[in-house]
Amino acid sequence: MHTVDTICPFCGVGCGLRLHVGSGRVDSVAPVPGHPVSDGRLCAKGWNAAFAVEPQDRIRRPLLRAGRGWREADWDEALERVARAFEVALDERGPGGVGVISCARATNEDNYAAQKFARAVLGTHNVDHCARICHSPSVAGLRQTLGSGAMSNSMADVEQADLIVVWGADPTENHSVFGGRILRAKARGARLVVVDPRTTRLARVADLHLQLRLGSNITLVNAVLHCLFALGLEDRAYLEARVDGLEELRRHVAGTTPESVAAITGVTAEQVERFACMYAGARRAFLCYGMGITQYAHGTANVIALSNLALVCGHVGQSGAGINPLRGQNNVQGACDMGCLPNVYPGYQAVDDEAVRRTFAAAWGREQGAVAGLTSLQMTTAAREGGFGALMILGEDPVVTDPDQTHVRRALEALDFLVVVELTMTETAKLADVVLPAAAFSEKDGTFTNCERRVQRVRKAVDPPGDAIEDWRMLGRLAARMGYEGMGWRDAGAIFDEMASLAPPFSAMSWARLERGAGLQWPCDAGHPDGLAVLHQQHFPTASGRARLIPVAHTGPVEVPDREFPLAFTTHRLHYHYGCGSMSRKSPLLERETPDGVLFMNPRDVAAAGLHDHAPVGVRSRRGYLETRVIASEEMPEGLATMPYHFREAPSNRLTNDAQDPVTRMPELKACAVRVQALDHPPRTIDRIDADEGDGGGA
Ligand SMILES: Nc1nc2c(c(=O)[nH]1)N[C@H]1C(S)=C(S)[C@@H](COP(=O)(O)OP(=O)(O)OC[C@H]3O[C@@H](n4cnc5c(=O)[nH]c(N)nc54)[C@H](O)[C@@H]3O)O[C@H]1N2
Ligand SMILES: Nc1nc2c(c(=O)[nH]1)N[C@H]1C(S)=C(S)[C@@H](COP(=O)(O)OP(=O)(O)OC[C@H]3O[C@@H](n4cnc5c(=O)[nH]c(N)nc54)[C@H](O)[C@@H]3O)O[C@H]1N2
Ligand code: SF4
Ligand SMILES: [Mo]
Repeated sequence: MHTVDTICPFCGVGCGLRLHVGSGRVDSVAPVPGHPVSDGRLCAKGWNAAFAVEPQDRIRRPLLRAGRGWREADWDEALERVARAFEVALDERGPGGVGVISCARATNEDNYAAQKFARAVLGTHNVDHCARICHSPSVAGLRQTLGSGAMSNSMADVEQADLIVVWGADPTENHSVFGGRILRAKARGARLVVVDPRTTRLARVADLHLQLRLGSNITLVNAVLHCLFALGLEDRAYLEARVDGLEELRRHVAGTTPESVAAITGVTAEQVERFACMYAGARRAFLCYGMGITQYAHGTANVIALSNLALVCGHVGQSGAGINPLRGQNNVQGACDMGCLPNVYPGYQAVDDEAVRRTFAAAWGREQGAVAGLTSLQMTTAAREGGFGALMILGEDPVVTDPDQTHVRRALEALDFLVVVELTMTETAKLADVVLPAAAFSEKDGTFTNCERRVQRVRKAVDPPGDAIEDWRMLGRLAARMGYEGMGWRDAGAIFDEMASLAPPFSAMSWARLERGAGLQWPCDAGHPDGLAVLHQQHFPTASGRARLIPVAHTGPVEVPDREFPLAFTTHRLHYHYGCGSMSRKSPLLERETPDGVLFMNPRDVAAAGLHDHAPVGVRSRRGYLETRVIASEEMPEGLATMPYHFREAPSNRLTNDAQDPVTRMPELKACAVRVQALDHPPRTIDRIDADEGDGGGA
């Protein structure tokens, strides 16, 4: 028995995880004492991480489709099949008709390899990942206003804050160890404001809960700004010294009195004013936000609105404060940093910048195209329209996690060729032509970057099951088979060092440095050799060094309740389950905690619909239909229903709308309209409904 210290494979908090290894398997886990992020704590998912990667539940050999089933193959045969399929697609459709969707759960080294494979081997910028439907509006919005889309501060900063604002996020459930820190900061005396349509666990203990209407964030922020200007509470010295655009913003919100918009936001003028005074009056105000801001068809504008608020009060650039997008997946920050986005190379260097392209063309020995690639949803749309040839998906389950499941399924079925690289047989893998077995976090070396930009070492504890190998190694072998030798790295360290030599924010990091200590926060370069905990202290990383206020106007949800679909509908997360459920649902302990997919409604709405707690219900939107049970919950405001999205049996993404943000193509996962009906039979799973009624559930 020995122990190996590594990082939790679930959320972006990045807790230190100690694996206990005996006879070739991970027997159990424990927290790493004194870890800078988690300090000896883990949440229920972390404690259950060993179940998530159990060898007996894993794909062990490459699988090739054979009729309606599968046949096992060796790597030679499987990679040959994949290489030929990509070559055929490239011949028939050119580099615009192939693409790669990378994995925010895999390491930086895997992600660097994925985008290099797309750009150097396939010759396309069609590379993307789940940040698209997560924090892409943060990357785009904060880049416009502050020059950088990452969390400005560190999670430990809440300990210095005298005010903590949690806007459209549920950290006790979703960033639990950080949520615990917020609760401790509150107990120590910090004040807490929660802005959320639901009464979350933090909202229950908050000093102020602004229970806004779904999708009314911009109007609420503009009303707060109106109050700040009317009361003269803006930070004039800060604005003068560091920020452009004040007068335009002041004019823009001049008419947005809190009284005039109370009917849109559902928040009273008195509460708006109280919040304005608390936020402007705080010495150090830590603002964090999540999917309640980004997952809207106006997600980028939402992010800009919050950035306006923080800048007007001068709360960006000191410890204990800042604007902090709570990045979701264990390595989604890293997958973005590594350039698994269609418009940027590693380190956010734009593909439309000629000098940048020349650097990468020289380093990789392959010509680089000047036009940004397609986003993940643009790739699926192109596929559905018959315009896409071959797609590789590394560790994502879009059938469960992308909006409008019926559309996603049809798109993936319309591809000439789909290869999925996975730990287990997900709903998406079931549609593939080839499935390749990947090594899990506990079976490989590498790095993850947590939500506060901290790059941390992930360490191999056991061998992968069967023939599984690291994603980067598989990609390197595939590249060689397709005639490109530039990905034959010796080990993960060689990949990290290649990346650091090409991405300026990482130029002073190296594998050897990460081996020691508890990680480094980027930017880590000549100016900041030991990394940087607080961004924007003296100037902003924009051309002028100043931040920008950008006026944004209210646009509500694209689909609002009407006679036919009278209930507003949103989706959220449960503490005990994660993403598509393919890892968390392997744990019998976590699985015991929650039934498969439930619909939460206000008790008065439940009674008005003639239902009772736990009654079976059918839920229908314009796009699809599913069955589940209703839970009456005082956490829900009247007129709103919500469902978690973790359950393939009752996938809430059958219902969601894929209306998209014009800037980032983020779909509106947080708002649509539904109708709820009583059922006279127990809820059927989605497979049953499809078998009974045909695809799409008769929508
Ligand atoms: N247990 C668990 N933890 C996870 C995950 C998981 O699946 N399970 N996933 C990880 C990932 S990928 C991510 S991105 C993070 C996400 O973490 P969060 O951002 O916390 O995610 P959600 O629960 O989807 O949504 C947050 C809140 O937004 C609120 N909301 C909806 N609409 C609005 C609105 O218009 N305005 C405001 N102010 N609020 C609104 C919802 O009521 C909800 O409480 O969690 C990570 N952690
Ligand atoms: N309705 C609704 N839908 C949503 C959301 C919502 O709030 N509401 N949230 C969205 C958000 S924020 C996100 S981030 C997405 C998440 O969507 P996904 O990324 O599809 O969800 P995950 O469950 O994280 O799936 C990751 C897969 O990666 C595999 N995996 C883990 N480690 C590795 C590895 O090292 N290599 C490989 N190859 N595979 C690996 C796991 O087995 C798992 O199946 O869901 C989105 N969908
Ligand atoms: S808070 Fe996140 S990183 Fe920490 S143990 Fe829980 S899931 Fe893992
Ligand atoms: Mo996410």
